[in-house]
Amino acid sequence: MRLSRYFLPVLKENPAEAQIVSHRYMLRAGMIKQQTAGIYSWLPLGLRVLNRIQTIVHEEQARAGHIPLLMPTLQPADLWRESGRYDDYGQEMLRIKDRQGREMLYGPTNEEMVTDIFRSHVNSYKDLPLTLYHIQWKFRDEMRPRFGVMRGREFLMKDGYNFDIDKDAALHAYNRHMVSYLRTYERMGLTAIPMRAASGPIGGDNTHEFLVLASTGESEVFYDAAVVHLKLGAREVDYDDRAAVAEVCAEFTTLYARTDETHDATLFDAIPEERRKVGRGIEVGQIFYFGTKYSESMGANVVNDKGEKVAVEMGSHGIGVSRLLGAIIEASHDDKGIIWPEGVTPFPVGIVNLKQGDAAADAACAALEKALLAKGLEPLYDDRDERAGAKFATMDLIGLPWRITVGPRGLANGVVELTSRRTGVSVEMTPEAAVAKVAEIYAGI
Ligand code: 5CA
Repeated sequence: MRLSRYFLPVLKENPAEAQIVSHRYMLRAGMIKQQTAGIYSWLPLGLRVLNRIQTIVHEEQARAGHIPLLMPTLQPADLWRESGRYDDYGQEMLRIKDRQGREMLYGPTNEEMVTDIFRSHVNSYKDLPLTLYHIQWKFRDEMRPRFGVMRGREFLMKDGYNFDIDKDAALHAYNRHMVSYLRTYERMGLTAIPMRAASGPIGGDNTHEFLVLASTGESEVFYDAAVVHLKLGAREVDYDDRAAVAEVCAEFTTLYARTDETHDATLFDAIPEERRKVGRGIEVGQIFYFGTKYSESMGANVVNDKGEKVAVEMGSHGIGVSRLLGAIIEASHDDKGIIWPEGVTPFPVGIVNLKQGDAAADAACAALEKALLAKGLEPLYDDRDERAGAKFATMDLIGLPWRITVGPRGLANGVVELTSRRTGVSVEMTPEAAVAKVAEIYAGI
């Protein structure tokens, strides 16, 4: 992509309405535009990151054996009357009437609708286990939408729903989600700690939230400092192996880590004092096991292997897809701008032409662009007729992890410069070596 032809409306000034760094940088980098309280347009650069995040979510859900579908944003009120949540959900639910006067709502979550799909098509244990999920826009009329995409009213969520024959199988689905989420967040360059939490309007008594530690987080958290160092890494987990999956979950949930809603001062005080930490966190996901709460009220039954009709066991599992952009920026930035982890960056690499119009520099940039594209790496090439300083400032703000700088002086010696956004370290090398290096960096991503 050539910057001269792109749509990247960067702002020079700090927007007054933005109180936290991620919101500030998302506005300044031309990623989002607020349309009204808690509702945003996703501008091209923001959309690229949103799409990257969705791709990672889909890939990890596929690995865990979960099946994508797509349910609508608008739902009929009657489904929610069956579960009893139409009245319970309160003012957070956006209620709408169509021209026939039928009551509708903009879905804040999809337990009822997916249960309706399930009961229409599945009635035997032979079709289980089944986990269906989608990535779809949600609406919650939050009392205080704030911090940009962090607490929106319209926001993008991955929500998945497991259907199992008994409690053991449903708890395995819960564990499978936990492990797949750990992988998902790690691929985005995040450490998200599963913490015992409260279930709120979704229900059930077994739930964990995934929190990214950040001083700007909305949740107060209490944890054992050792929990921060746990990593899933490259290990392969067989998602069908209940014991192996449970073992990983035990590893990540044994150390004390709780939100203020479930905090237990006695247990916390039992941790050695130097490891006792109180902080703040951004909730980027939550998993729930709630058994037959929806299947009983909505008549979602299956016949088990003894020929008996039983209510299907369920749980639901959410990732805050749009919130993740804010969380990643909170966790990865400096005073010049965003520093995208390679896994989610909008472009893998930027090309800065120090002397647009210089025949050698222009040709070298075009050749770099072509060579990178041939490796499946689409660069953002700053081909504008701008000062070098302005080009660097834009690249730093939008946070591409790697930059190739091309100028007549270097080219005279046959070299360009490859710079890491994170460390600021620049290395001179031939254009071919720069392409090879960038390709090598992204090979494992
Ligand atoms: N049905 C369940 C799981 S699928 C559910 O709705 N869970 S939730 O309420 O915990 O939401 C899932 C995730 O969506 C949260 O962990 C959070 O990361 C994100 N989320 C919730 N509310 C908002 C909001 N107002 N703005 C942005 N993201 C949000």
